[in-house]
Amino acid sequence: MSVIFITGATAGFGKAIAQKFSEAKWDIIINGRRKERLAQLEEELKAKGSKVLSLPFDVRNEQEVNNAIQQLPQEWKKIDVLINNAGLAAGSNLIQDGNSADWNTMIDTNVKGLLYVTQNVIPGMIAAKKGHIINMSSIAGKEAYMKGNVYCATKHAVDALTKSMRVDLLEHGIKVSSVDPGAAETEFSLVRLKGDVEKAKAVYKGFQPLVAEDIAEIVYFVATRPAHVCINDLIVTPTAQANTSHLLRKTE
Ligand code: NDP
Ligand code: 8X3
Repeated sequence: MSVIFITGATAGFGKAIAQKFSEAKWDIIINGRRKERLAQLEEELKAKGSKVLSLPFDVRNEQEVNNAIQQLPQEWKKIDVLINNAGLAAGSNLIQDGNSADWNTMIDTNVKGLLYVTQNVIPGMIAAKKGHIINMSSIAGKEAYMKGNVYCATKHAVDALTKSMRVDLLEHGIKVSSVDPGAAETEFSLVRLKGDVEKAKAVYKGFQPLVAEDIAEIVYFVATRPAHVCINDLIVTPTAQANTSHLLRKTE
């Protein structure tokens, strides 16, 4: 059976991706910092018949990442698909009003965390002469929008890393893909807006946003193409969203 490793599986896209692959009976490694949520998800997926391993760590902590992945039990060491999904936006400010703690959080999680995890997973894929790395980027990795500055920069970095990894790993038969969603209602805005429920709800007011299950379907499709097919990049928005700055909201 194939093994998928999903970072950031305690909520949103990562959780829905785990649920989707569980339906197809993949063996699943789930990561996130919130251990109780990982335990709940592990129980849910196991009840559906999947083999599941919870791997709680903070992707920003290089030592924790190294320890967790290098000490994987033998039967979990052969990872077929890595979903680099853990990520976040912190704050929504003009660049002149931004704060460096938020900048560090985003850069450390979205860019450095992705690198630490990937570096640990690549050797097994090289040995197996196959594998698939799917990076969760964003339309913020394709465009820049007002108050998006550092978040957009981190997702542009993910975009560049995806392209670069695909070149570096070409000779090893490893696929590298990027999925770039637009507005999706998960815990993303709640995290970005630091727990302000009303403001987070307002982000999705007046249009039908994507939901986590939409992204899980797409990731499943990307990961299950025949061996000779690699989807490089896939941009998906709600129908009401043309790009980061054109979103059609219905007013009541
Ligand atoms: P959620 O906030 O719902 O989920 C984020 C997940 O990332 C959680 O499981 C969280 O787990 C995990 N995570 C965050 N920081 C860390 C960390 N330091 N170490 C390990 N895990 C971490 O957001 P989404 O599901 O929406 O976001 C998932 C990805 O998709 C992100 O990379 C985001 O940038 C991207 N994205 C989101 C879009 C959206 O509109 N929702 C659109 C485009 C891209 P825990 O807190 O337990 O650690
Ligand atoms: C999240 C989508 O448009 O808020 O990556 O940047 S957006």
